[in-house]
Amino acid sequence: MDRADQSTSPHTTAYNGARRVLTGNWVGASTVPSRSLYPHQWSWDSAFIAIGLRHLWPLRAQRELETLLAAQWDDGRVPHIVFNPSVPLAAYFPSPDFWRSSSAGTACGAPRATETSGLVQPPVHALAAWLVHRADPVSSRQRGFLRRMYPRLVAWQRYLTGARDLGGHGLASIVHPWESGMDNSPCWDPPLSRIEPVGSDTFHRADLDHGRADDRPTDLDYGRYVRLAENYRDHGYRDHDCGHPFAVEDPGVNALLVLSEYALAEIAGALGRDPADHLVRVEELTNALVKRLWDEESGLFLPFDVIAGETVREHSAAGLIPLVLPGLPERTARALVRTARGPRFGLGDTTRMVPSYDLTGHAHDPSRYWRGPAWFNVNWLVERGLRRHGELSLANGLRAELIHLAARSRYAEYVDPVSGEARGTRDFSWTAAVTIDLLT
Ligand code: 9WN
Repeated sequence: MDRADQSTSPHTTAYNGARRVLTGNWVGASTVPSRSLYPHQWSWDSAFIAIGLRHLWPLRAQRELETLLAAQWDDGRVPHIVFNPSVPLAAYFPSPDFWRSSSAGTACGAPRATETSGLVQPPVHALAAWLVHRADPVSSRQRGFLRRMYPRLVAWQRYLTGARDLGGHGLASIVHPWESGMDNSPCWDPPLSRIEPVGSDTFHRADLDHGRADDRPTDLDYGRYVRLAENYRDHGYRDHDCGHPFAVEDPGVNALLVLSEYALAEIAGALGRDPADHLVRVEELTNALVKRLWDEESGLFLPFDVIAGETVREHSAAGLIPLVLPGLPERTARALVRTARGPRFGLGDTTRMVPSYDLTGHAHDPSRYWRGPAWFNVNWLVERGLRRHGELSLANGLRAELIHLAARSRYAEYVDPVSGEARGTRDFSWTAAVTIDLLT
């Protein structure tokens, strides 16, 4: 801490630090999650980043989302990575020459002039667009921000509820662990175990040039990630004839889909359109989520493996995310709060932040990525959910920890859920962004 910081409050220090991270990671038309580990634009990162940026520079927040959605494919998908052509190929794996979106994705309408991945990530974007608009409605209206974003956001949501309803029950499926945003969650171990990995000598993991191997997914995980992505690419990223070997209904992705559908209703209203269609979908999606993914026994939402036709009985923080939904049945919300406070997640008791995976689970590892560490974006969603359902004291406690640990960890990518010790990369954008949002 320098002299200037000593005379300021911890909140001012946290705010200034977060602002410094977001300033440093802005690359002209978007923000990189991390200058070293993730040097391109990532889809759900940009949504969280825009939610923070709106308090600092509303125009930059609008721009962040506009840049991402400019890379949308004609079939509606918003790619999980938009590549920066000035970054060397070796800086990140898999690089554009792996995905070959502009040639392999032709049938799905991938952009010609921008290279992207062919996968998607959780749909936080309509929520982000709505919050960004509300931060500065005057400039948003002048620039036609919502008017331009709305059709793109609708197409994105319809891609997920249409081509991605692989289970036929009104929920979206992910077709690759990267699509959950929670890459090596133990939830994906059973469906991934059926995938033949490619040899680890066939690719070079650029992530290990920047991150500790113990904090990252294993080579075996990567062998399977590569196999799945290659298969999708070699089928032209077409969902209907790809024979997806991995298809899972994830509660986190589907809860965010519903939350964004609420936001689309708000956006439609602000544009003078009828929001009824969005509200009908909100109800249908919420019902499908509860019917198909709620597990009474554990008091948590669990993923459903569409290929095996069975529930994945692993307990991850993704199953708590539906708490953000206003329309969740009250008894389900109450049960989720009990689970968050119970031995699996220890909120307000044994943990400082909600761990990404069950503390009592056989695969729990407090250091390894999505197998135990606590992540700031997920905890921001849980904090909103707690507040939404009237759990103010738990929400306030979590908010205080998030702000404190973000600053203390130098805006770490993730932290040990019990000690709060920093893990992963530092100066991570969404950690800074949610800190700004919680402080404003
Ligand atoms: C693969 C950028 C992304 C996040 C994900 C996180 C991690 C990428 C990786 O980084 O995934 O998409 O290379 O490990 O798991 O949630 O969006 O921050």
